Parts: sequence; C-alpha cells; structure tokens
Amino acid sequence: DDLDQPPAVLRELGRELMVYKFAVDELMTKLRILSEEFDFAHQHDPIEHLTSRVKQPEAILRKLRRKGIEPGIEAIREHIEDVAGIRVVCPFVPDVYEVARMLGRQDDVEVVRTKDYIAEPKPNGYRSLHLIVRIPVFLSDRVVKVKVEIQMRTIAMDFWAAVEHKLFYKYDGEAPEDFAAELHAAAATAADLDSRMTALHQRLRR
Ligand code: 0O2
Repeated sequence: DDLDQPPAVLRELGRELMVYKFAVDELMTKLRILSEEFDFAHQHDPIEHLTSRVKQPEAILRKLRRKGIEPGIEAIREHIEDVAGIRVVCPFVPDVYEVARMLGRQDDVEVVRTKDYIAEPKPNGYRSLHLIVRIPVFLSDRVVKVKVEIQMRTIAMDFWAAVEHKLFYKYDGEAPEDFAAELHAAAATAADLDSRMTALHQRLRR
C-alpha cells in the first residue's frame, strides 16, 4: 500500500513536508502584509480571505502513483507542484491580478509558471489564476527553494469551484447528461456576477 515505503523515505518525507509548511507560512505572511498595507494605502482590501494546506503524505504518494512515478523526495520536488497550496479569494477580478503582480514583484518570489484560467476558463467552466512560485526558506544549516501553488480567484469563482468539487466527486462516472452544460452555465452566471460587481465597485470609486 501507499504507506509500505522504506522507513527512510517516510522519515525524509516528514522533514520535507515541514519545509513546505514553512514556505506556506512565509507566503501567508507576505499576503497578509499586502492585504493590510494595500487597504491602508487605497482604502480597499484586495483580499477577502486566505486559506492554505500542505498535502497529506498519503495523497502525495497516491498522486505519484497515479502519474506512474516512482516514489521519492526528488520525484515529489520535481513532479508534485501542489504539495504546498494557498488559496487567495478576492472581492473583484482586478484584485486577483493586482495581488499576483504585487507578489511577483517581490525579490525573493520567483514565479515559475502562471496558468490563467480566468482569461481561458477550463472546458467545464473552471476559472482561477494559478501561480507556481518558488521561495527560499532559511533553515538552521542551509537555504532551500520551495515551490508553492497559489490559486487566486474571486468569491464567485470560489463558490463555483467549491460546489463543483463536491458535485464532481459525488457524481463521478454517472452524471446526468445535462450536468456539464448546467455547470458551464453556472460558471457563466458567476462570471456575469463578477462583471456586475466590478462595475459597481468602479462606479463607487470614481
Ligand atoms: P484537489 O482535490 O483540489 O487537490 P496537476 O493535476 O496538479 O498535476 P494540472 O492539472 O496542470 O496539474 O494543475 P491545474 O490545472 O493547475 O489544477 C490544479 C488544481 O486546481 C487542482 O488540484 C484543483 O485544486 C484546481 N482545479 C483545477 N481544475 C479544477 C476544476 O475543474 N474544478 C475545481 N473545483 N478545481 C479545479 P487537484 O490536485 O486536481 O485537486
């Protein structure tokens, strides 16, 4: 089974996951600073809320197996980009890009990859901006660069993604025929809501 790994691999995995937690802690602090200071400077907080998680060892090993990759620390570093994950939920679409820009400008944040599912939604309607970033974590005897996946979205996008995630897992394989079309239509409704709320916000600020 997943946990039938050599003890050395599991021990090293424990140490490795600790480092991912440190990277998440650092980025959460950076995001909280941006939220508070931007609010002070512009009387608008671009972040509605933040969540984070470090993937469980079992889930990491399962994902490696699904991808047909031999388990090991190097394999995880190279192939699993969402061991550490942060979700940034913003009030308005422009906030999403503003927060991404402010984070990307920081000297110690290296943006490895950007996937803009807002500009180009997934076929099922999923919208979000995904950043894979790498940041240095200073340990007692060395510095390690750690990758973190940051999912950035509006409240409307988050609502759709959270509910879709539930429905998708529940109905896996036996979904009614109009299911995909309904989900897609709901995503369009969420996008419409985003445009209308953004328009109201911009009118108020003028
Ligand atoms: P979970 O259960 O959220 O952890 P990868 O699969 O990560 O190797 P990929 O497919 O290029 O690589 O990554 P992508 O497209 O950036 O998506 C990664 C994550 O985005 C997913 O993680 C989900 O959290 C989220 N996501 C992507 N597409 C959808 C979607 O259609 N609906 C919802 N609700 N979330 C989505 P996991 O590990 O697949 O899932």
